[in-house]
Amino acid sequence: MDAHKDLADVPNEREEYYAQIQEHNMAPLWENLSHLLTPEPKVKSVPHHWNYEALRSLLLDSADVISAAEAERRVLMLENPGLPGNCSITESMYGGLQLIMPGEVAPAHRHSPAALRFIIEGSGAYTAVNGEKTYMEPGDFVITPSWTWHDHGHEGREPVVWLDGLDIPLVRVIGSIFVEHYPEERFPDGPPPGDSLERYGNNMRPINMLPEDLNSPIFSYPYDRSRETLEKLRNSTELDPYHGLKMEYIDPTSGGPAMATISTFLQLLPKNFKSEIYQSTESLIYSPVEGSGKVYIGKGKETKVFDWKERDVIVVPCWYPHQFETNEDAVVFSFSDKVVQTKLGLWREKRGNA
Ligand code: GTQ
Repeated sequence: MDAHKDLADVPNEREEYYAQIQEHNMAPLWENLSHLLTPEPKVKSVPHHWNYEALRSLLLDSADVISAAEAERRVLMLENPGLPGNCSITESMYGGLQLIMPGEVAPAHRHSPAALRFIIEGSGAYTAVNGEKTYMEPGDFVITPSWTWHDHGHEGREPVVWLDGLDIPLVRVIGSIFVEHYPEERFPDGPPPGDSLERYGNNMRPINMLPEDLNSPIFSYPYDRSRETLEKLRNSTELDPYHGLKMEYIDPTSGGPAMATISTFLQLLPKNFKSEIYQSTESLIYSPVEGSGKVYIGKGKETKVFDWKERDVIVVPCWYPHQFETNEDAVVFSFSDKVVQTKLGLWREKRGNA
């Protein structure tokens, strides 16, 4: 040992050592530990707001750029500014706005990631899941479970737009991505339109049905029904100071979430409501259906404030404190990875500033 060795030399020696171990695909944990394990979650995605009115005409222009058939799915992805090029709206979720024009068909395929549609505007379009058509109206929440055949079509007269939510980033991390294209444009017609809702949507199930599927057998949760529930409950239920009147869409055969990997919600925030500061580990994507207001996301000087109204999309990343404020009665749809986190024992929330 050299007794005169300057301490400042040590890092150099370490660098040499690091270079040596790197050749063997090894790395020193001690250089990474503090950003690997943080006292609180630190994600790359950032709070963001898409103003639908401002981007609508650009979205409609996509119909002149490519047909739904050529595109397979004509979607403008909503990419989180903190995750450029990642096809992700949050760490775990994908979001996009899909446009279909009268007469178009988006051909049948199936994939392992699950999809939800939340209808933004227009009517006359349908999604067919395993051959069962579901006609979509604004505010409807429609499910395409993992590995079910689905095609979209449009029998109406005006552009139809919906918000796509898929668990692609989550499934991509695990690696289990599969897609298959159906040899024909459309999957053959199956049960009549609305069959799944009639069969399972009234708190009954066939006596021989084993609730073994992780997804709801209902493909469509129509807005008028969900809205009616919120309206009926508003007078008889005390508002939650953090969530207003927030309900979760469920699989009626199991009582669990409607989808295996995506939690979905609809909430009523009455006029002049201001929610208390709330944060949770789920990354949330909000899409207001009615009303307008402000949302505050983040802490102190970093807080972002967005003015929102119906049809916009708002992202609240993992562990960001946020508060909603309304100018009028508002109804807001949202989805998140809560169901996955809960199943894995990872979900946490924090109410208030404490
Ligand atoms: O409609 O099947 O936004 O497969 C992305 C991938 C929609 C769909 C998306 C898809 C779809």
